[in-house]
Amino acid sequence: MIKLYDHPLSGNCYKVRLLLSHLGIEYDRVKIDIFKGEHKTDLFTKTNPNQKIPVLDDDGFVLWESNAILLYLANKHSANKYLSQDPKKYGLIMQWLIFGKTSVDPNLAVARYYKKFLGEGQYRKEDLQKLQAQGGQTLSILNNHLSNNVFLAGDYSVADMACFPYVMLSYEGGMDLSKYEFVNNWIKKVESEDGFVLIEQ
Ligand SMILES: N[C@@H](CCC(=O)N[C@@H](CS)C(=O)NCC(=O)O)C(=O)O
Repeated sequence: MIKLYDHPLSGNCYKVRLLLSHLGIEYDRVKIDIFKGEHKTDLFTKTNPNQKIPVLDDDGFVLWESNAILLYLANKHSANKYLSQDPKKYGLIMQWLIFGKTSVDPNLAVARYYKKFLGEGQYRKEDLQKLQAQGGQTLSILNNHLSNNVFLAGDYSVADMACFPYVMLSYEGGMDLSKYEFVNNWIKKVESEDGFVLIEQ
């Protein structure tokens, strides 16, 4: 049985739950309360020395880093559905997975973290404004791409699942998503995929 070390409000954990749901795989959830520091315990550090969630435990095979988990699960369970063995399609999927980690998360996820979890007075206003400006550029890049493409890398794939959480939640970081028509269309398309689940709020 798969075990997922998880927190309901984490976008990185949500993307793994999203894929597991699409794949129809049952799993056990182990809540790690990062707001109480449960990811910093000695016990959890043995599971992930980087002290972050999500962590997947597939019958003793332990894997951390959310995008690695997506690739592993898609490869194992549906190599041709949410992933592709075609070198070009695989390259494009990787491109958007990396874009997610280098552009979506550092801007949109961090802006959400500031506004939703830290609250005013706990961050510098100009830092948030910088993240929002860069987040706007990230959303524009996605919007332009999605004006000609239904999904990020051909068919619906782990690339979409990887970017979806923090794009969809970016309004919590103060982004005005209504300015990005094609991003909105894409959000609706993702939400209409079989097995789609919402993040818990
Ligand atoms: N690159 C990691 C990032 C994971 C991450 O930042 N997880 C957050 C929750 S969304 C976390 O564990 N934060 C606790 C901390 O950094 O102290 C991944 O994609 O799995």
